[in-house]
Amino acid sequence: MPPTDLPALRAAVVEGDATRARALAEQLVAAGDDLMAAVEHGFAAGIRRVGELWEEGEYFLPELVQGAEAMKAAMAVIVPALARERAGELSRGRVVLGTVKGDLHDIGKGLVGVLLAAHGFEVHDLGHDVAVERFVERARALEADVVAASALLTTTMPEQRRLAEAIAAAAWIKRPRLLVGGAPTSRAWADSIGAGWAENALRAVAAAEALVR
Ligand code: B1M
Repeated sequence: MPPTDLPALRAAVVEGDATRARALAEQLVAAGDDLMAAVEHGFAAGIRRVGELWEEGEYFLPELVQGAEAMKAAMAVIVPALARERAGELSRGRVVLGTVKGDLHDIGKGLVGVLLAAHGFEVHDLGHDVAVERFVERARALEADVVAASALLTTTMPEQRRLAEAIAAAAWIKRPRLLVGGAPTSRAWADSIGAGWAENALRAVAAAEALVR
């Protein structure tokens, strides 16, 4: 595969082919390719297309799930490789990351984690369906600089507000700043709960940098 064969990466996700997505990711890593570009312009472009096809009624839940599985198969190869590339670099801040309780969408959250780690943050990913209490407990134990919470459903956005309230109410040696994001969120929403906000994974890096400054 030529290093810039982004359409192949995109197609593997759109076609929901996890085996091919994983194999392509392994080739990228072996070739020392630009992994961030491959994620953003290849695999993530694929899952965004899956989302469009679902919204257009072309794809149904099985195709949606297969697309998500293909994306995750690629990320399972790429995330450890990125971590190896960055090993030994000084941390720019410690981030506790997760998707809020009741919400299973973790692809965008995963991308945020990958980009933060790629830019030198120490990322502790708690996964999806994370309760407010767990965010707070981990942030306290790790003395995190930033708590980063993703929500993809309008019904789970209120968990971000609960998290903001819990962070404000808890006693801290070092109080972490809250960063929120996810498709239904907005700057106005983040402002209303006193959190930082980023509309995409790349901007989440700049937002986290601003919060730790
Ligand atoms: Co669901 N889903 N889903 N889904 N799903 C959406 C979100 C939806 C918009 C589709 C639609 O109806 N058009 C809709 C939500 C409507 C709403 O509430 N506004 C929806 C629904 C309704 C549901 C179910 C209820 C469907 C059902 O069962 N009837 C169900 C809910 C399950 C649950 O969570 N409890 C459900 C289930 C699923 C799957 C499990 C099948 C699968 C998720 C698999 C997984 O993540 N492991 C899935 C998927 C794949 C989607 C779509 C198609 C794609 C989401 C995605 O991964 N996008 C989505 C439609 C869409 O987005 N167009 C949809 C790609 C990803 C890279 O983008 O996550 O937006 P995104 O992340 C971006 C930014 O938002 C931002 O940066 C990322 C990268 O640039 N960002 C942050 C995200 N988090 C951030 C955090 C930050 C900063 C930036 O700081 C902390």
